[in-house]
Amino acid sequence: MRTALAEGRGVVALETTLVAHGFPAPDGLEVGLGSERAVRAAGAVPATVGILDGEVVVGLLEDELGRFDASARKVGPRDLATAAVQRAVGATTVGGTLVACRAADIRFMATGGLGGVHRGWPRPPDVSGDLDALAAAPVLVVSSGVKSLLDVPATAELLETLGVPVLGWRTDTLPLFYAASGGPPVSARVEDAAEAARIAAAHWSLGGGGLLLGRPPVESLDDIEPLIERALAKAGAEGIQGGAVTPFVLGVLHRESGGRTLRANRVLIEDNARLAGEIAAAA
Ligand code: PSU
Ligand code: MN
Repeated sequence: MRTALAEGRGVVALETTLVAHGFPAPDGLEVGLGSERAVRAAGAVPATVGILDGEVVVGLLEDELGRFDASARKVGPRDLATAAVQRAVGATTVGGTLVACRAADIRFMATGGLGGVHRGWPRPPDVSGDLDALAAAPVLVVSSGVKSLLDVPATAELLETLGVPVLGWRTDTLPLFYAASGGPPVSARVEDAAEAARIAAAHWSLGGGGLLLGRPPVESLDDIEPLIERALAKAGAEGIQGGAVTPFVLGVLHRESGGRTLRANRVLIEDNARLAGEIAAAA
């Protein structure tokens, strides 16, 4: 990975929160390894990020990645240093991974869905640290929009406030994670990987930070919203809060959709990794 950066080959960072907490074992590990394969197939070099044995590791090996299970600590931007000093196994969120990207000078990243403004804000007053980290890091993040359980229009507004370009991959609206359409407008539509790479480079040359590129899922699940609302109500009734909400809600969705959301989630993450690889290779 270090050689790749030095040689100017494109590197794509990948997070570990979705490996540890986004899927039941052993699916998380398979998704993580599948994402790495997708980046390589596109001609770029994957670097999966996590905290292990007292260090922020950029470019986890396969047996190291296997240690990121449900017992791992969820590590956002505020938590990296603490997790390293306390020698925790720390699964980095998008925001946590972006902090490592800044330190390692990595310019591209892929994930499933960015964090953002939770529904019902300001009760709870929950806005993901992903947004601030994205505004600060000169990294282009490919995702299928933001997490489906969030307030997507409010998140898009906040990204505008933070000066983060929200690009649409061959689409005019921000994808809704499982669903391809129905989201708020993007700030611009892009048609190919080279154009995305050129926009990112131009943004950085103007002193800009992160960019979000929303890629719609190829197979759109258009009937999931009522299930999301039921899962959120269940989380509320059981007093689930903060960082525990996403794993809980995803678990309910995966079970109650008969595995459809799990398959869709897996496919879209690997597709996003491939696209980020193509853009990194074109940069
Ligand atoms: N989207 C998913 N599954 C996930 C996440 C996003 O479909 O597990 C994770 C990502 O790691 C993201 C994090 O950075 O949730 C945001 O969590 P929070 O809202 O606690 O900041
Ligand atoms: Mn949150």
